Amino acid sequence: MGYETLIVDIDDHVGVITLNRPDALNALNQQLLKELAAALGVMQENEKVRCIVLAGSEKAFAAGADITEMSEQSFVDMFSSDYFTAETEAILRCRKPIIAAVSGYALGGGCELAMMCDFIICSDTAKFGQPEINLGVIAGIGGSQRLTRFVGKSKSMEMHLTGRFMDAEEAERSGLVSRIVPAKKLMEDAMATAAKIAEKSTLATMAVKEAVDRSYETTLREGILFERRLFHSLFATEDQSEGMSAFMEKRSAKFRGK
Ligand code: CO8
Repeated sequence: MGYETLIVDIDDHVGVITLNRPDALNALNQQLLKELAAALGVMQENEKVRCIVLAGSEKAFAAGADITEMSEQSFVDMFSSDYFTAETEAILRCRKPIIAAVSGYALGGGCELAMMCDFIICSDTAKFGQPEINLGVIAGIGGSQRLTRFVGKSKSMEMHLTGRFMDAEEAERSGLVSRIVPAKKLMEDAMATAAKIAEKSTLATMAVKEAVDRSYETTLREGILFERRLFHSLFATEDQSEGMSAFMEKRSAKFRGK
């Protein structure tokens, strides 16, 4: 499939999707989100791909939903099309790990998109924010919920109410990102991290994703039970047998996703 708003590539076992609307700082419009959902669907089906990196440009991961496109919408348009819903749900359906590599602005829908990924590695130039308040609206694809879970109520509330940006240091300190790397090394680092994940059992990486995500959806007791059942079920896989044998034989495991 040809993409107009993305650059899509596969490097060994890592799928790389780069948002590519440079004239609008990668603002998310319907076309981009549809293409992103489609690209992730293709990567989900491609057995070669074991981990995915989602990136923007050096200046902007994404500066929000496309204000020009949204400015023409009425309530009826938004409500009847259920604007962005099918696309964001398709993004969340991807079972392979997705790393957001964030450089520059990740604002509004851009911050929300980064938070939909499984974790965020950012450059020292990254700036996160939910500035929708300045447009007379609020976050609409999960920001008020996810940012609050990641950084806590006080900081999330302040960011949504004032629209201020958070720099990379603050984002790391408050748990929004896993790591900060120098801007020039961002892609190299994200790719190396993805390659490391791609060496693991895909069955185990999918199970990790399900288990950690479940911690946001349920009680501690139910989440621990869910984790235990997933743990037990991995003993039905060849990868478990290979992983443990390789440890005892002092060699590297060769996982086959079986
Ligand atoms: N939408 C459309 N175009 C944009 C956007 C955007 N979000 N952000 C930047 N652009 C465009 C600018 O209009 C400009 O275009 P042009 O050159 O044609 O004038 C180009 O990108 C470059 O931008 P700037 O000249 O403004 O660049 P600066 O370096 O001066 O400033 C900023 C960078 C600070 C990032 C600035 O562009 C900015 O404030 N952008 C808007 C940020 C924002 O408000 N984001 C939130 C948008 S609302 C949202 O995301 C809602 C999400 C929920 C959707 C839910 C649907 C159900």
